[in-house]
Amino acid sequence: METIFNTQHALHHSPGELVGDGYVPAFEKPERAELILARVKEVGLGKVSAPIEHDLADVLRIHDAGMVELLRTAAAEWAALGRTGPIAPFTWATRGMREDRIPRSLNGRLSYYCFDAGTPLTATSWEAIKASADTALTAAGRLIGGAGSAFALCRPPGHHAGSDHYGGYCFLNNAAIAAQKLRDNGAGRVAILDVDYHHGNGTQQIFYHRDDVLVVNLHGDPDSEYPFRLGYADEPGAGAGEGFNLNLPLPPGTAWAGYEAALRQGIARIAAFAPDALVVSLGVDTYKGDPISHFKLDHDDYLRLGGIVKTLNKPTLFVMEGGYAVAEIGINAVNVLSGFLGG
Ligand code: Q9C
Ligand code: ZN
Repeated sequence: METIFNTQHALHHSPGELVGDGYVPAFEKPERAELILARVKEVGLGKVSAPIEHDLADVLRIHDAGMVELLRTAAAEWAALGRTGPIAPFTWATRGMREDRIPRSLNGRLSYYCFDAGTPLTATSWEAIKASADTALTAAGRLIGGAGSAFALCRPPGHHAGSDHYGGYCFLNNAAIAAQKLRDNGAGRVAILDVDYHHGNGTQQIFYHRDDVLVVNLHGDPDSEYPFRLGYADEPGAGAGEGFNLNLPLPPGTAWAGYEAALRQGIARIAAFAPDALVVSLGVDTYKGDPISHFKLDHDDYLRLGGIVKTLNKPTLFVMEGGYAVAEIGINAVNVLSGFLGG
């Protein structure tokens, strides 16, 4: 399986985030991608290639132009104001506020588009963000060219980014951008299977009203887990998209037995949909040792997970999302790919 890897990912290095212990070093850090790449090489997964730069039009198929412009230019505007710290909003969108008015100021636009305190931009983040989307697009291009599978080693991740909002360490929704690219190049139906520990709220929102992209999500119950406000079982899709979103929230402590049952349910739904291609939002923060998550998957479970995905027998694009047990992230992520290839 070919891996697409963007060396520019390191240009995004979040200075930290607010958790229960105060402002702590960011969990989503550059070593994550480097260690996955090292494991890809160690097991001889296949060729590693750089992404091809794509036109911003591919991003704008999914994302609001105002948000993309903010991500692209916020650093320059922040610097022009004489500020040197992380670029983050002061308020967030919530009930009781106006939704119809986009403020013109930088602070105002950050508050309009960003939805949490854990996703600051820095001076060089945009280059990494764009390269991450290009990584997914380049890997999608391999499937379009006839490859049976490809691995987009994206960083920063993407599944929390919606059409016009970003957060959860995510800025652009790499998996959604890739899925749309596949749709625009011959795939009539695309399924997205999101196995990251956190609900892929952005991916759900983007495709919620569509019946050409099925979204299946397995994740920690949002009643107690980030992102809290989406990802419940009673979100089936709407309008033309009704029946084309499936959420499978699972309780804290879920280990392989409970996980496998839900995974097989999701796989059955995807098989019934009969997609022309599959995109897997691959998060390995379901690992038992993950510092911010509460599932109990172990190394070998990821081999099993990959093998079960393979039973669908579809052209499959793996897009890297979360996973914060950094020392084990390479083994866990690449085990999914090895399990797929061996399954
Ligand atoms: N104490 C992804 O896995 N913060 N995003 C959680 C930690 C946000 C996760 C709080 C988690 C976002 C791509
Ligand atoms: Zn996650």
